[in-house]
Amino acid sequence: MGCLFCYSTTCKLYFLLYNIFDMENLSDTIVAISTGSTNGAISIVRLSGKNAIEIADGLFESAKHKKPSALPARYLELGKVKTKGFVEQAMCVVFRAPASYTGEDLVEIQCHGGLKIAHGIVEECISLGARLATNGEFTKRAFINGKMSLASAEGVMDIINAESDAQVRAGYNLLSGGLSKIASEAQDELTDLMSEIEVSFDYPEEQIEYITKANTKQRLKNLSDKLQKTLDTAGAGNLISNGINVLIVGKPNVGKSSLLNKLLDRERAIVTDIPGTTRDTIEDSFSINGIKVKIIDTAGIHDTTDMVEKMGVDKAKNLIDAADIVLFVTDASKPLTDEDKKIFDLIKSKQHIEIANKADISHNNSNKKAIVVSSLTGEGIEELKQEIFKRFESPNLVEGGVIITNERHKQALSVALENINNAIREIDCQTLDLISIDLKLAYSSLGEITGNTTGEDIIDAIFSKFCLGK
Ligand SMILES: Nc1nc2c(ncn2[C@@H]2O[C@H](COP(=O)(O)OP(=O)(O)OP(=O)(O)O)[C@@H](O)[C@H]2O)c(=O)[nH]1
Ligand SMILES: [Mg+2]
Repeated sequence: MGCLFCYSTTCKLYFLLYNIFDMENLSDTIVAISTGSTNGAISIVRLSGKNAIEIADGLFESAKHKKPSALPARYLELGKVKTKGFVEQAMCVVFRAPASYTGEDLVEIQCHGGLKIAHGIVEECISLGARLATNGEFTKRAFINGKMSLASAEGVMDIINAESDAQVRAGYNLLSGGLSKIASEAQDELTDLMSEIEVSFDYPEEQIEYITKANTKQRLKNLSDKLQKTLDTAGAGNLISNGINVLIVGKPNVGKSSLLNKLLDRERAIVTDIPGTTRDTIEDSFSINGIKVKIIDTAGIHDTTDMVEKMGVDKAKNLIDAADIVLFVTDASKPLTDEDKKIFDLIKSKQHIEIANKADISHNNSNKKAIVVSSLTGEGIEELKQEIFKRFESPNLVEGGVIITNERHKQALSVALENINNAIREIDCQTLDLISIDLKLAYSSLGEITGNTTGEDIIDAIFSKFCLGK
């Protein structure tokens, strides 16, 4: 019975075991440069661990001759940092455990942004007893010390690696605990249900009315609906993480590369009036309403005997399958030809937008369904961008809130949901003890998001993807 009742404590126990397992590493004081790896205006060296303040005492002194151990927490102090090689003006801020990013004593030294200076400070800290942090070790400690859930830690990484506004927004939501809250509330509800089932086993003779199958079923249905709603955001999340893959195709000289340049708002591709100018694919990205768009310009598709050009044309044809949407470009100033029609046949089964370019010359011949643009004047380009966005727009993209952007979270939610749905299906014909096995599995799967049931190898793999100093 204990194991069914102790879920909230299992979580704490897990942390305890994890701490014991990792005790040696956790007792180290770690140091790393937390800013970028090039020269800049300032660099920040971060120290965390039980000796962080003592080590900082060995190299920093404030303008009023105070060592970090005598400084108030969370105040930035101007002073000097002294290493074996140099003395430098620097700022220092002390965070005392547990009120720090890692939950440990933590010191940040802000120095001038030369890498030589920052490396010198790190080396000095190491000579005073610190060890160089591994990738993501500060955030890993924050997780182990209960400062954030695993999903929140992954949010930190998503924000750092974000390439679009939408990725920053989704990462911030993850960091702020939006998804962890849903997962841990679901775990709490499962814990309650399992506990009640357990009570009904232990005291059947008292006919405790704690639980009825109908009541359990309804509560599981509510839980299932909530998790399903969250899982449904994964489509929008995939778009945020991976962006929209757009492919530009058309016959030679219709203005594909000019369109690419206009969409990117810079001269990325060579444009000439010679058909066959683009021979290989050209890839770049831009964003529409904060969503990343990966775009590929291709060689004009036509029958050619030129070996190099033919390879480009074949490559263009192969890329059609992988695209989320194809921009089929024609020349609005000229009648459509058989070549245009043949290319259209290649892409018509894909999601596509027909574009009549060179509208500044004339567009009397253009297809009525096409969006009329001029890559020369910019006419119709904004309309085209919004049309691309519209094809992928979903309420989740617009409303914000919790969005599943991470495949691991999607998997964990799907498995939890599957087990809950199994329980709902089986509840009328199975005994409640069997149902609680499904609930236990669902609980465990949700723990992959909060981190309270995640295996050490997975945790290591997640944090190894972080950068040094984070
Ligand atoms: N007037 C006008 N000219 C355009 C427009 N778009 C492209 N052109 C011209 O058309 C010619 C061909 O443009 P590109 O962008 O190189 O055409 P492309 O489809 O990439 O051609 P290939 O790479 O050979 O397949 C160039 O002379 C461009 O300046 C447009 O909107 N209006
Ligand atoms: Mg081109």
